[in-house]
Amino acid sequence: MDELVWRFRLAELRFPPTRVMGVLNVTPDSFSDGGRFTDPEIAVDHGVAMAEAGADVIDVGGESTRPGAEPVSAAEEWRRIDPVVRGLVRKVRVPISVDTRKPEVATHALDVGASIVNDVTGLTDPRMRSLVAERKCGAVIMHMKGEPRTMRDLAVYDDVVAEVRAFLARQVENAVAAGIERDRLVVDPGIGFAKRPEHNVTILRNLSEFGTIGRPVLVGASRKSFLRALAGDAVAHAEGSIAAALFAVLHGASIVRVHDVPQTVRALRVLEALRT
Ligand code: HH2
Repeated sequence: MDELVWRFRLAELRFPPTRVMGVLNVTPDSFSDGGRFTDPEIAVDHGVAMAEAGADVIDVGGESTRPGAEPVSAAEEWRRIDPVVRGLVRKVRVPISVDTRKPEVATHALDVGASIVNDVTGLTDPRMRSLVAERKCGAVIMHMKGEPRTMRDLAVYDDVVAEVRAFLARQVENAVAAGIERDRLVVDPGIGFAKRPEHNVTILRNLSEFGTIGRPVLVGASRKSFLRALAGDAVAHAEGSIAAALFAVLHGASIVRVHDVPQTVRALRVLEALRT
């Protein structure tokens, strides 16, 4: 437990083995909640509500990374999330993570009180590694290939589990070599990032392989389109996301990144009670 990067009090945890990361996309174009939280006041209120509902960390992002998304400048990304990170740091006691691949944006967010960098490019930018080393913050190393605009074409693997695992293990070592303490790192196979539906399913079924890297595994399957394909539905919904979160936890995820925090927290509470 004490090796985990999150600095929260054990007494406040609802179900110690699993952490819930609540998603707060402050973007006009995010996958499932684009445009809902572009007003900073509404965004902060939603972050507070997620913390009250049991989120252990709030993940604030200002750039959509859905397949085909257009990149935004660092200035625009920071303009979107600045009032939200500042507001949340004042109003919630759980840590704030910043979902960004830009060192400039991460720097600003850490300056105003965020304590975790959630980098969908897996700390491949040496400036991001230096920043995390210097600030002694937590970091999520996620697997992706290429960038959101082009990643669909790169969803080609001989052995998706082995290739993603090798990338994550390598990036953990690169991070440690850059001076980041190992116990500040979490790994994430990057569900939906340069992955076809069958790759996502294979990864989830073989999640325990990622645990052998020796770091907690984070899974973000919430509201992703492969769930629609599995359920035969036209829209992403909470039920499919909760099923995926529970499946991930049963297969070794320590942290789940979710949009539907109250529902997921309640479902996990029952799962944890059944497990113990
Ligand atoms: N998924 C998304 C964004 N950030 N970070 C981690 N560590 N893991 C993920 O799976 C992950 C992530 C994409 O999902 P979402 O935030 O719903 O959409 P968008 O990128 O369009 O804002």
